Amino acid sequence: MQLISFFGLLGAASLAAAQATNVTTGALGDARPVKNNPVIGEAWIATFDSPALKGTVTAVAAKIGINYTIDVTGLDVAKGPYKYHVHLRPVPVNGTCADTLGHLDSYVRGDSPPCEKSLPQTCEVGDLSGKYGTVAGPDVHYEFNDPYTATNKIQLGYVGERSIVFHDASAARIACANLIKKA
Ligand SMILES: *[C@@H]1O[C@H](CO)[C@@H](O)[C@H](O)[C@H]1NC(C)=O
Ligand SMILES: *[C@@H]1O[C@H](CO)[C@@H](O)[C@H](O)[C@H]1NC(C)=O
Ligand SMILES: *[C@@H]1O[C@H](CO)[C@@H](O)[C@H](O)[C@H]1NC(C)=O
Ligand SMILES: [Cu+2]
Repeated sequence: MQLISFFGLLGAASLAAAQATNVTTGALGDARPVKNNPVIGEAWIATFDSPALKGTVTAVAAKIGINYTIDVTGLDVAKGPYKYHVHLRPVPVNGTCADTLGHLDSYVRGDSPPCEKSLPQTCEVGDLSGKYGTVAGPDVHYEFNDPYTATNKIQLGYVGERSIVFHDASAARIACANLIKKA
């Protein structure tokens, strides 16, 4: 009896170790929930009008983090599923998505290993689809709260002066747009 439970325990421990090897966290630790957005309800909107997709991603300051609404149409289902992220830099006037650089990664985690959905605090802050799931299209209406992004400039997860980028299944950047504070 004792022998069986000993091996049972060993199995559980090695499974936990195997899972732990795939979970990493930022050099600055796990992302912390944002509780000091200056104006609850303030909206920032990224507007897309490209051949690949049309619509908006709206980021609304919440009591904890940001409420996102993805409202887009026209995605080619054959090229999905699609990832979407907050990228570090805004899109320049010429529209080059490559110039948005990488994901917003305020806690310095890197994108490998991939985000573990059940532990969103360990993921790159800007890796929204890693944390909340990819979208398939053709039309998407999807809402979720992300506790770790912020409309408060002093916070690590600040989304101002940044952009939202969509990627197709090949990781190509199919569309990008700046988050602009609604007047
Ligand atoms: C860990 O990652 C490796 C390589 O990406 C993968 O093959 C393996 O299944 C993962 N293990 C767990 C427990 O998720
Ligand atoms: C954010 O979403 C939560 C959960 O759906 C909701 O209770 C809350 O009222 C929303 N906050 C704002 C400011 O829209
Ligand atoms: C687009 O604009 C950025 C910023 O001015 C510049 O660095 C980049 O070279 C431009 N790219 C193209 C393809 O024109
Ligand atoms: Cu991206």
